[in-house]
Amino acid sequence: MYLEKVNSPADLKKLSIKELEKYAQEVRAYIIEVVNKNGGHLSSNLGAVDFTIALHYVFDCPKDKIIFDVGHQSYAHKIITGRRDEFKNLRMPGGITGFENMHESECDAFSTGHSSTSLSVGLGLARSRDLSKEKYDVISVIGDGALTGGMAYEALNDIGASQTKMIIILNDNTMSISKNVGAISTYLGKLRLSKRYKALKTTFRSGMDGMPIVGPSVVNVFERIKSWVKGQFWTNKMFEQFGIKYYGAFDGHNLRECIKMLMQIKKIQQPVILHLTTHKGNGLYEAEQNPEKYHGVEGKKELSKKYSEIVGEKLNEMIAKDEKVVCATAAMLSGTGLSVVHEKYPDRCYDVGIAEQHAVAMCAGLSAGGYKPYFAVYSSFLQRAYDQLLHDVCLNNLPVRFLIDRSGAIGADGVTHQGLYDISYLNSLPNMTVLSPANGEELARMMDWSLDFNGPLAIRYPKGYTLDGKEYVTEDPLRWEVVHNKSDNVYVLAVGNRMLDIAKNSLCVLVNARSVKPLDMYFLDKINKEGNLIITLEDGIVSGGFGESVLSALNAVGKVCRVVNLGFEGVCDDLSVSGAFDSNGLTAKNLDKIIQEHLKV
Ligand SMILES: Cc1ncc(C[n+]2csc(CCOP(=O)(O)OP(=O)(O)O)c2C)c(N)n1
Repeated sequence: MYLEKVNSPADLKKLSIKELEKYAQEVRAYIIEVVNKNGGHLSSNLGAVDFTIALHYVFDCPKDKIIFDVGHQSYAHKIITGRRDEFKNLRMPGGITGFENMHESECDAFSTGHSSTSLSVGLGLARSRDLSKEKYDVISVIGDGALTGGMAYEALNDIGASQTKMIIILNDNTMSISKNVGAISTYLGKLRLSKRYKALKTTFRSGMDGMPIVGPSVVNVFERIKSWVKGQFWTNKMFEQFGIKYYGAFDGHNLRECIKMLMQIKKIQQPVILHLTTHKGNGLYEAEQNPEKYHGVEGKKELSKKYSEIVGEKLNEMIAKDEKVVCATAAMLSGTGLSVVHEKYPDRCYDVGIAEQHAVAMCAGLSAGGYKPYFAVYSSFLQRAYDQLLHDVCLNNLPVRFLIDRSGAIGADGVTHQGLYDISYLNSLPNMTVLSPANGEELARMMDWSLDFNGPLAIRYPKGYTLDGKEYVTEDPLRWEVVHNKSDNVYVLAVGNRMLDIAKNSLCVLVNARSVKPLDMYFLDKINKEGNLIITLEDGIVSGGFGESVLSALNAVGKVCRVVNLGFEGVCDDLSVSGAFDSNGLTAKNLDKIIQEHLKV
């Protein structure tokens, strides 16, 4: 087994091409084995194994810096760079993370998780290298999906103008999570298929096949490629217009070809893009046939319904009923539950690419045009659209509805995907209303209610299953509701099903605080009495969160009760939801301790 022999990139460099090809197969098999057990990004990683091996064959980590965009395709990189054995604990508590992470290894040049950052970060690293007169290579690996994100073009604009030496690997598998969308995707398709280009590539291949990997003759290939590529004026237009040398498209699964190309472009003293075509799921039949299903694989399945399923069903129902309802996703059709809507109403459900900022402003436009837009988005990805939320939606008080999935602690996807900040950033937005349903039933009711709501509205719910089948009776989502009454003077205001679950057996008046903003002041006024303890529970950061707004609202009217805010502090890198709750005191045990202490006083 070569897998056991390679403990570092240096070991990899000792292998022949044939051996590297066998090693690639073993790495793929190992990834399949671990992801089947632990969950994770399967198809993206299977497609990235070959060129990742080529990268480590040609470059020297950690001296050279490789930034994997999103970082979800960096499993082979982790295995090659000394984390083979730890890889067994991928995404497990205490184990290694599912994305590139600079706190995990010196070979991870940067921490990633959100899309389309690698070109900007790469340029920053390359500029710092030049300023400090150091010598190393910077390689940004970006997918065709990530290339739909606007930030990538801001970076290309800067990279082209500055002519800073850096290498961009475009990993083009024609897929984002679902089929990639948009004009850029069509353009890449043309690059791949250009007849003129194909002819050139065949000539190039036949020239390359007989050559040794290293040796003086290879150096000349570079000049030959240059003149060939110069000849093909159409295919390289866009990137070359940015001032960036373009080479492609080459087969990202042909190790020999990848290695040779990388050796050549390494010598170029200006920014360069190497366009590689790959197959998502490469080497695993099921994943090749259905790359979307195998993009993210879940460890175990549960039985009850997911919040995202309710969103999809409800939107279909609402679109059928109301001709003004439309919805959008930023490349997350399946994750947000919108696949079923897109299938049924393709012209009322927009997949805009990995472009959350654009999605929010586009929805503001739809709203200004008299439509009722719903943007279904993950909590952590909406973060980057803060200005569009404020400038385009909230300052104009436009009724755009945000269906915010994956709010709260996220578990195995880790630190970059935590949905812990939404209450805090939404709280700061004028005119914004924020709701958090206690179960799927309540989410469906809130969606119905939202149809005629006349301002910006966010409904936030966690990843996964709706669990609690309890009927909550209050019809008005802006009012809180008592769930159980087991105390005279201790009130627990819980946001969302997971927080309600923590307090379900505690000796308190348990309140479903479904309206996070505005607060139910009628309810709060009633319980603001001397001797009362109010504990707020939220699946988010305390700073700027629900608890703090309860506290400041009570201060404003003359607070006489005691208030304790429970929630998250600082950075949360726990890879399990329960671990995250434990380390932040969000447990029944801690809650009961606080209640007991209060009762003793
Ligand atoms: C800002 C942001 N939005 C959404 C996502 C979710 N996401 C993770 S991977 C991915 C698709 C990336 O496609 P591509 O770059 O082509 O990589 P592939 O998986 O196809 O190799 C998406 C949308 C994200 N990570 N960041």
